[in-house]
Amino acid sequence: MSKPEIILVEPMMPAIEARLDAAYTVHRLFEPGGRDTALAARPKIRAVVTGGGSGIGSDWIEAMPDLGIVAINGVGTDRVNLALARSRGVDVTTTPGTLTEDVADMGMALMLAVLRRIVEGDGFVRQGRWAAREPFPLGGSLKGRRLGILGLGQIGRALARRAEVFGMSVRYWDRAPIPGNAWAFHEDPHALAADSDVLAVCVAATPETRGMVDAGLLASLGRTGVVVNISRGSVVDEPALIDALRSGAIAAAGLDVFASEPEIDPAFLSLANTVITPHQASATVETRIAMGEAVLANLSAHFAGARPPAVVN
Ligand code: 8YV
Repeated sequence: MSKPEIILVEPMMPAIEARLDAAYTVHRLFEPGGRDTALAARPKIRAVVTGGGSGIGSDWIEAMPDLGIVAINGVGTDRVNLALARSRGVDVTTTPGTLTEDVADMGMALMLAVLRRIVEGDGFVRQGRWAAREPFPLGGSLKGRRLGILGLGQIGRALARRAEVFGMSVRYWDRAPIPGNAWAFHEDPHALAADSDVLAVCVAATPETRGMVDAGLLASLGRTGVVVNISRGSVVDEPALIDALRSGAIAAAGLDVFASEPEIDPAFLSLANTVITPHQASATVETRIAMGEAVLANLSAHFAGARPPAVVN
């Protein structure tokens, strides 16, 4: 029997891709000429494997009559039209629980990088400025700072637990109070920002949260405030954030995600008070193996005629 044909939107770990190749005929969208081959193969495609930040366009879903599953290598579903997929009988799956801790670690890493001036310090030594006895500016302690978490899901909670170990005091906003914790809840995101020194964006990207971190919220955070984003660029009004970082309306930012990544707004590149990273929060060997295993498990359940373990639509 011939192998099912699938589209792979972005690269995965070689060991995971080898297992995809063993079970399926894989059309790689990211290879030279791959888009044309995949376009031509659409009538036969039965699965799409994609990243959370990449997803798959609705026009593609509509042009694949035999599509049965979109397996996201990640937890974000904002780049896939879940309702459209459902209406066509297409399961959309994610990799829940695989990346929570690493993404929360990245939140801490960005907070430390910004407040303790890690990236700046690295440049300072390399440029010979330390040896030249130039003074290096003081950073800020995490201990005693107030961390406001926008969106207390799994990742938000993992970040809160870490922050407490560092001596930060945690408060949060979500659509409703999340039971099972003692952290202060704010019903209004502006009140959260006003009551925070660091605002960590952990909320899922949905139509409701789009542009939620806007000029007003940044003004509430204030001149000494720091924004950390480990969710999605679309949750932030980026022009407003750039303005706030330029004007000093907030102090600094640590950003792993951007609205139009990987081609980010060039204004970010020249902001000295901003640490920027290439959507790398889940990018560790261990987590990418776990994510890949979860994708393979979702696919094999689907092709065995069973319900995949992590259907989200
Ligand atoms: C990954 C993500 O970088 O889980 C998500 O939604 O955005 C990230 O973990 C991505 O899925 C891999 O492309």
